[in-house]
Amino acid sequence: MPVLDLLEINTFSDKVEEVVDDLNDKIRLINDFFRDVSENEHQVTMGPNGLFGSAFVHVKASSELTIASGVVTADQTFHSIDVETGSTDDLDTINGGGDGDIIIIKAVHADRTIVVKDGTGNLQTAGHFSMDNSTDTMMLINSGGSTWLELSRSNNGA
Ligand SMILES: [Ca+2]
Ligand SMILES: [Ca+2]
Repeated sequence: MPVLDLLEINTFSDKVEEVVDDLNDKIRLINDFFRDVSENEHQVTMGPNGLFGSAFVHVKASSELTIASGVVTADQTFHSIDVETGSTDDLDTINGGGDGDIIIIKAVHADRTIVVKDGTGNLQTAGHFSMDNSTDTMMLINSGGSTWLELSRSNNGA
């Protein structure tokens, strides 16, 4: 019966340790992945055909924000905006969101005009924009966490 000498045992033991270390590294990578995707900022919504098999780029349905002293707070990409009082109101500032977030806003109602103000608060746009119809839209991107820059506007309805 062969007998392993001490050198062979040490070599075998080193090899086992190497394999276990390698395995632990892989487990750590898997754990990091699942930790990352469980955090809000990494979450994605999968369509019936999966993210990449989905037929459309899709954002959550719009939710309504009412202006208060020129300010609204966005908490998702797509929002409809309503006046505080009267038939027209200025939108000076959009709070919420962070660097790189994109929002699309529209007026709630065709009879109430939302005037997006350029440079009054934290909106930097290509001039003021009166969204006087619920079909008018504006898309902005957050730059640096506190400023929203216009990407595009569409005056779709009178
Ligand atoms: Ca401007
Ligand atoms: Ca319009």
